[in-house]
Amino acid sequence: MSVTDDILKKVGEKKLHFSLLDPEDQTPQEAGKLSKLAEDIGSSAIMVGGSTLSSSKQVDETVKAVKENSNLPVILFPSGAKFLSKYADAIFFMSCLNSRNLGFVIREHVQGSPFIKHVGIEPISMGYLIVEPGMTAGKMGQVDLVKRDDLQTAVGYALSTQYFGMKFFYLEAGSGAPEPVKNEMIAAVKKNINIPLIVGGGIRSAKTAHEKALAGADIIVTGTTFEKDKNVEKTLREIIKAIEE
Ligand code: 1GP
Repeated sequence: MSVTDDILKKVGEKKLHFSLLDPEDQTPQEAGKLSKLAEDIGSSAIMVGGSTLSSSKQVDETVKAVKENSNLPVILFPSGAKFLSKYADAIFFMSCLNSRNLGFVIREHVQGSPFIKHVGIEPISMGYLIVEPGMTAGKMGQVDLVKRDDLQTAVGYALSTQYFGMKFFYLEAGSGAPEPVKNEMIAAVKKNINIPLIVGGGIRSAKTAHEKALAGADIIVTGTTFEKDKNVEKTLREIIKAIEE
Protein backbone atom coordinates (compact mmCIF):
# COMPACT_ATOMS: atom_id res chain seq x y z
CA MET A 1 0.00 0.00 0.00
CA SER A 2 1.27 3.50 -0.75
CA VAL A 3 2.11 5.82 2.13
CA THR A 4 -0.75 8.11 1.05
CA ASP A 5 -3.30 5.28 1.05
CA ASP A 6 -2.02 4.03 4.39
CA ILE A 7 -2.42 7.49 5.97
CA LEU A 8 -5.85 8.03 4.41
CA LYS A 9 -7.00 4.65 5.69
CA LYS A 10 -5.73 5.34 9.21
CA VAL A 11 -7.13 8.89 9.24
CA GLY A 12 -10.55 7.36 8.48
CA GLU A 13 -10.26 5.34 11.68
CA LYS A 14 -8.63 7.69 14.21
CA LYS A 15 -6.67 10.90 14.73
CA LEU A 16 -2.96 10.54 14.07
CA HIS A 17 0.31 11.88 15.41
CA PHE A 18 3.38 12.51 13.24
CA SER A 19 6.86 13.12 14.68
CA LEU A 20 9.08 15.73 13.06
CA LEU A 21 12.88 15.47 13.09
CA ASP A 22 15.06 18.34 11.91
CA PRO A 23 18.47 16.88 10.90
CA GLU A 24 20.09 20.04 12.31
CA ASP A 25 18.90 19.27 15.83
CA GLN A 26 20.43 15.86 16.61
CA THR A 27 22.91 13.30 15.38
CA PRO A 28 21.64 10.55 13.07
CA GLN A 29 22.17 8.11 15.93
CA GLU A 30 19.90 10.15 18.21
CA ALA A 31 17.37 10.46 15.39
CA GLY A 32 17.36 6.67 15.08
CA LYS A 33 16.68 6.25 18.80
CA LEU A 34 13.88 8.83 18.73
CA SER A 35 12.21 7.18 15.75
CA LYS A 36 12.20 3.82 17.53
CA LEU A 37 10.62 5.50 20.54
CA ALA A 38 8.03 7.19 18.28
CA GLU A 39 7.07 3.85 16.78
CA ASP A 40 6.88 2.14 20.17
CA ILE A 41 4.47 4.72 21.60
CA GLY A 42 2.14 4.95 18.61
CA SER A 43 3.23 7.82 16.35
CA SER A 44 2.25 7.07 12.73
CA ALA A 45 5.05 8.61 10.64
CA ILE A 46 8.41 10.34 10.89
CA MET A 47 8.70 13.60 9.01
CA VAL A 48 12.25 14.76 8.24
CA GLY A 49 13.02 18.36 7.37
CA GLY A 50 13.94 21.83 8.56
CA SER A 51 14.13 25.43 7.42
CA THR A 52 17.89 25.91 7.86
CA LEU A 53 19.52 22.79 6.43
CA SER A 54 22.91 23.06 4.78
CA SER A 55 23.26 19.80 2.83
CA SER A 56 21.34 16.82 1.52
CA LYS A 57 23.94 14.60 3.24
CA GLN A 58 22.48 15.63 6.60
CA VAL A 59 19.04 14.57 5.37
CA ASP A 60 20.37 11.27 3.94
CA GLU A 61 22.09 10.34 7.20
CA THR A 62 19.05 11.11 9.35
CA VAL A 63 16.65 9.29 7.02
CA LYS A 64 18.94 6.24 6.89
CA ALA A 65 19.20 6.13 10.70
CA VAL A 66 15.42 6.41 11.03
CA LYS A 67 14.87 3.61 8.51
CA GLU A 68 17.35 1.38 10.33
CA ASN A 69 15.63 1.87 13.68
CA SER A 70 11.91 1.88 12.96
CA ASN A 71 9.32 0.64 10.50
CA LEU A 72 7.42 3.90 10.38
CA PRO A 73 7.11 5.60 6.98
CA VAL A 74 9.63 8.41 6.53
CA ILE A 75 8.17 11.45 4.82
CA LEU A 76 10.41 14.30 3.72
CA PHE A 77 9.22 17.75 4.81
CA PRO A 78 11.39 19.74 2.43
CA SER A 79 12.47 23.35 2.45
CA GLY A 80 13.90 23.16 -1.06
CA ALA A 81 14.95 20.96 -3.97
CA LYS A 82 18.51 20.61 -2.66
CA PHE A 83 17.51 18.83 0.53
CA LEU A 84 15.93 15.61 -0.69
CA SER A 85 16.93 12.05 0.13
CA LYS A 86 16.50 8.95 -1.98
CA TYR A 87 16.26 6.87 1.21
CA ALA A 88 12.87 8.32 2.23
CA ASP A 89 9.61 6.54 1.50
CA ALA A 90 7.66 9.64 0.54
CA ILE A 91 7.81 13.40 0.33
CA PHE A 92 5.25 16.04 1.19
CA PHE A 93 5.07 17.66 -2.23
CA MET A 94 4.02 20.86 -0.58
CA SER A 95 3.35 24.30 -1.88
CA CYS A 96 3.84 27.10 0.64
CA LEU A 97 0.72 28.90 -0.49
CA ASN A 98 1.29 32.26 1.20
CA SER A 99 4.97 32.71 0.35
CA ARG A 100 5.91 35.79 -1.64
CA ASN A 101 8.76 33.77 -3.14
CA LEU A 102 7.60 31.72 -6.12
CA GLY A 103 10.38 29.25 -5.36
CA PHE A 104 8.46 27.97 -2.33
CA VAL A 105 5.18 27.96 -4.23
CA ILE A 106 6.27 26.06 -7.36
CA ARG A 107 9.79 26.70 -8.72
CA GLU A 108 11.74 24.52 -6.25
CA HIS A 109 9.26 21.78 -7.18
CA VAL A 110 10.19 22.12 -10.83
CA GLN A 111 13.83 21.61 -9.83
CA GLY A 112 13.17 18.68 -7.51
CA SER A 113 10.48 16.66 -9.27
CA PRO A 114 12.77 14.88 -11.79
CA PHE A 115 14.83 13.60 -8.82
CA ILE A 116 11.67 12.40 -7.10
CA LYS A 117 10.63 10.51 -10.22
CA HIS A 118 14.11 9.12 -10.79
CA VAL A 119 14.58 7.68 -7.29
CA GLY A 120 10.96 6.65 -6.88
CA ILE A 121 9.94 8.37 -3.65
CA GLU A 122 6.21 8.86 -3.35
CA PRO A 123 4.98 12.44 -3.69
CA ILE A 124 2.11 13.39 -1.37
CA SER A 125 0.58 16.65 -2.52
CA MET A 126 -0.14 19.15 0.22
CA GLY A 127 -1.13 22.78 0.59
CA TYR A 128 0.92 24.41 3.37
CA LEU A 129 -0.24 27.61 5.04
CA ILE A 130 1.80 29.51 7.59
CA VAL A 131 -0.16 31.41 10.23
CA GLU A 132 1.19 33.96 12.74
CA PRO A 133 3.70 33.89 14.38
CA GLY A 134 5.26 31.65 11.69
CA MET A 135 8.67 31.54 13.41
CA THR A 136 11.70 30.53 11.28
CA ALA A 137 9.55 28.89 8.59
CA GLY A 138 7.68 32.18 8.14
CA LYS A 139 10.91 34.17 7.84
CA MET A 140 12.86 31.74 5.66
CA GLY A 141 9.78 31.08 3.53
CA GLN A 142 9.25 34.84 2.96
CA VAL A 143 5.65 34.44 3.92
CA ASP A 144 2.76 36.89 4.15
CA LEU A 145 1.58 35.40 7.43
CA VAL A 146 -2.13 34.77 7.85
CA LYS A 147 -3.38 36.60 10.93
CA ARG A 148 -4.39 34.37 13.86
CA ASP A 149 -8.00 35.59 13.71
CA ASP A 150 -8.39 35.70 9.94
CA LEU A 151 -10.53 32.61 9.59
CA GLN A 152 -11.89 33.60 6.20
CA THR A 153 -8.45 33.76 4.57
CA ALA A 154 -7.45 30.42 6.10
CA VAL A 155 -10.66 28.83 4.80
CA GLY A 156 -10.04 30.31 1.33
CA TYR A 157 -6.55 28.79 1.21
CA ALA A 158 -7.86 25.44 2.48
CA LEU A 159 -10.61 25.32 -0.13
CA SER A 160 -8.15 26.34 -2.86
CA THR A 161 -5.90 23.46 -1.77
CA GLN A 162 -8.78 21.03 -2.09
CA TYR A 163 -9.96 22.49 -5.40
CA PHE A 164 -6.42 22.13 -6.81
CA GLY A 165 -6.76 18.43 -6.03
CA MET A 166 -4.12 18.33 -3.30
CA LYS A 167 -4.49 15.49 -0.80
CA PHE A 168 -3.73 17.24 2.52
CA PHE A 169 -3.88 20.74 4.02
CA TYR A 170 -1.38 21.79 6.70
CA LEU A 171 -2.01 24.70 9.10
CA GLU A 172 1.38 25.71 10.51
CA ALA A 173 2.11 28.19 13.32
CA GLY A 174 5.87 27.59 13.00
CA SER A 175 8.16 25.30 14.93
CA GLY A 176 8.50 26.48 18.53
CA ALA A 177 5.57 28.91 18.24
CA PRO A 178 4.55 30.27 21.65
CA GLU A 179 0.90 29.71 20.68
CA PRO A 180 -0.37 27.15 18.17
CA VAL A 181 -3.02 27.88 15.52
CA LYS A 182 -6.27 28.84 17.27
CA ASN A 183 -9.00 26.26 17.76
CA GLU A 184 -11.47 28.56 15.97
CA MET A 185 -9.34 28.58 12.81
CA ILE A 186 -8.93 24.79 12.88
CA ALA A 187 -12.70 24.36 13.30
CA ALA A 188 -13.54 26.80 10.50
CA VAL A 189 -11.14 25.10 8.07
CA LYS A 190 -12.29 21.60 9.03
CA LYS A 191 -15.93 22.55 8.49
CA ASN A 192 -15.19 23.59 4.93
CA ILE A 193 -12.93 20.88 3.51
CA ASN A 194 -13.06 17.13 3.17
CA ILE A 195 -9.34 16.43 2.82
CA PRO A 196 -7.35 15.62 5.99
CA LEU A 197 -6.22 18.61 8.04
CA ILE A 198 -2.72 18.57 9.53
CA VAL A 199 -1.90 21.00 12.35
CA GLY A 200 1.53 21.78 13.77
CA GLY A 201 3.65 24.38 15.49
CA GLY A 202 3.72 25.06 19.23
CA ILE A 203 1.89 21.92 20.36
CA ARG A 204 3.75 20.75 23.47
CA SER A 205 1.19 19.30 25.87
CA ALA A 206 -1.53 16.67 25.93
CA LYS A 207 -4.11 19.33 26.78
CA THR A 208 -3.25 21.44 23.74
CA ALA A 209 -3.05 18.41 21.45
CA HIS A 210 -6.47 17.26 22.69
CA GLU A 211 -8.00 20.71 22.02
CA LYS A 212 -6.56 20.83 18.49
CA ALA A 213 -7.80 17.32 17.68
CA LEU A 214 -11.22 18.15 19.11
CA ALA A 215 -11.35 21.35 17.04
CA GLY A 216 -10.84 19.29 13.86
CA ALA A 217 -7.18 18.44 13.29
CA ASP A 218 -6.88 14.97 11.76
CA ILE A 219 -3.12 14.77 12.19
CA ILE A 220 -1.06 16.57 14.84
CA VAL A 221 2.65 17.17 14.24
CA THR A 222 5.10 17.70 17.08
CA GLY A 223 8.75 18.55 16.50
CA THR A 224 10.21 20.51 19.40
CA THR A 225 8.64 18.28 22.07
CA PHE A 226 9.81 15.18 20.23
CA GLU A 227 13.37 16.43 19.99
CA LYS A 228 13.87 18.46 23.17
CA ASP A 229 11.48 17.41 25.94
CA LYS A 230 13.46 15.86 28.78
CA ASN A 231 10.62 13.42 29.46
CA VAL A 232 9.95 12.82 25.79
CA GLU A 233 8.57 9.33 26.25
CA LYS A 234 6.03 10.38 28.91
CA THR A 235 5.03 13.62 27.17
CA LEU A 236 4.59 12.01 23.77
CA ARG A 237 2.64 9.10 25.20
CA GLU A 238 0.26 11.58 26.84
CA ILE A 239 0.00 13.64 23.64
CA ILE A 240 -0.81 10.62 21.49
CA LYS A 241 -3.36 9.33 24.02
CA ALA A 242 -4.99 12.79 24.15
CA ILE A 243 -5.17 12.99 20.35
CA GLU A 244 -6.76 9.56 20.04
CA GLU A 245 -9.34 10.34 22.72
C1 1GP B 1 6.92 22.51 12.45
O1 1GP B 1 4.67 22.17 12.93
C2 1GP B 1 5.92 21.64 13.10
O2 1GP B 1 6.75 22.48 11.09
C3 1GP B 1 6.28 21.31 14.51
O3 1GP B 1 6.31 22.41 15.35
O4 1GP B 1 8.41 22.15 16.68
O5 1GP B 1 6.55 23.55 17.56
O6 1GP B 1 6.33 21.07 17.47
P1 1GP B 1 6.94 22.28 16.86
